[in-house]
Amino acid sequence: MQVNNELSILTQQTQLSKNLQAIANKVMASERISTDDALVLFEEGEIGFLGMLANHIREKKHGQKTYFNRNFHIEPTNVCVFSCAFCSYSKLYKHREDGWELSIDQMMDIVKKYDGIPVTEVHIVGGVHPKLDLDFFCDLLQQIKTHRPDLHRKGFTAVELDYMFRKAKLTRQEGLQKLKDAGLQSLPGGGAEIFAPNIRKQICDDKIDGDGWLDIHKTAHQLGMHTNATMLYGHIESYADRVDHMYRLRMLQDETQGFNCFIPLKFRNKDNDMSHIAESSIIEDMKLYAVARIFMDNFSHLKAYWPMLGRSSAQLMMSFGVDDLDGTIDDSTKIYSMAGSEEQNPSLTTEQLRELISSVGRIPVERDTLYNEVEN
Ligand code: V47
Ligand code: SF4
Repeated sequence: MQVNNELSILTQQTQLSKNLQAIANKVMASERISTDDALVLFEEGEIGFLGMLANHIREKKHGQKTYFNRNFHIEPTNVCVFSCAFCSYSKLYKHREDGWELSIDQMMDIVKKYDGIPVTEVHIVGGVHPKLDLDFFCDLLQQIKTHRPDLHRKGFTAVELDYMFRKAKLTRQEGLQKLKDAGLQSLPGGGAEIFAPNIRKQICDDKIDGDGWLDIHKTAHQLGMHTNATMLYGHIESYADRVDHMYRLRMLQDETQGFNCFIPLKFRNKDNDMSHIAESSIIEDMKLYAVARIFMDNFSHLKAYWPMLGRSSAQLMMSFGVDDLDGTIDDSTKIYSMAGSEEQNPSLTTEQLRELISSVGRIPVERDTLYNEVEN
């Protein structure tokens, strides 16, 4: 096998430590690596070595395929009762006149804009507005389902859901069942940030904790819904915090198999209360994606969310474990452009996205939310 040859050449050239050699052997034998191994990879792994292992796994799982989907976002509001230090997007409820708040009719107008256009998914996510409650969102979901039944409805982070359910005095199971009955089909991965309590306390103290986030996703999985998982990296967290976060996700995935994909989200530092923290380098980004691909063996897909990472970094990450670039999103996605992503107008046509993928030697494949291939 070519990668074995490459590995032995690399081993001779770089004199891998005993630890790194042992990890490489595990990966080549398709064995799971431990949390200690993941830490060693972060601390000692050269970028070429990490890339080769991650790419080996990625090609074993997906060959040259890189997935994308056709979706659009609805952001019902940027008014939020919480005050995450990294957030450049929300307007606190007391300054709500500076924010936006869409009515159901306005959101249905967005849905109708895509009539006749072959999108497969609507992604609904926003701030936590105290007046937009569970019944409001059930009404929205029902209207979307009635108008366009085939459009997959993915929506609401665990943070939004936790607030909605507590206000409605429902358990997580009851609340999720109600949304499911109204038409919700899967959950996005936002709100996970970093699970470690000491970091969470410093960056998003007032919202749902890590255990709560995991419990909402577990409950959704038990109700037959798929969900995504994220990790906000590159701020004040340590390598050990990253490994702890990924380990907790890997354990839940062992239990439920309910996660579709893992999406690392690179911290952006414009116009927020953490602007004094430098953004991670591209080398650190490559390392993070590669270690995630190597460690999270029970996640089928690793997604680089290109509006956040930028187009050329997303292309690079396809050699560091990534097999999915998310979608052709229109300019309604504001969370990253407001936080300083180089993608100030995050919109690509399907042809441009295909070209982005094929120009680095991969095969673009359109998927739906559940990774079924879409026939064109
Ligand atoms: O939870 C907020 C992140 C997330 C910043 O599931 C920031 O398909 C970087 O989760 N720098 C929400 N990140 C978005 C999200 C998402 C995005 C795309 C696809 C999916 C999916 C989910 O955005 C938040 C937070 O982690 N975020 N501010 C920032 N300054
Ligand atoms: Fe609100 Fe989400 Fe921003 Fe936190 S990240 S302040 S929960 S919109």
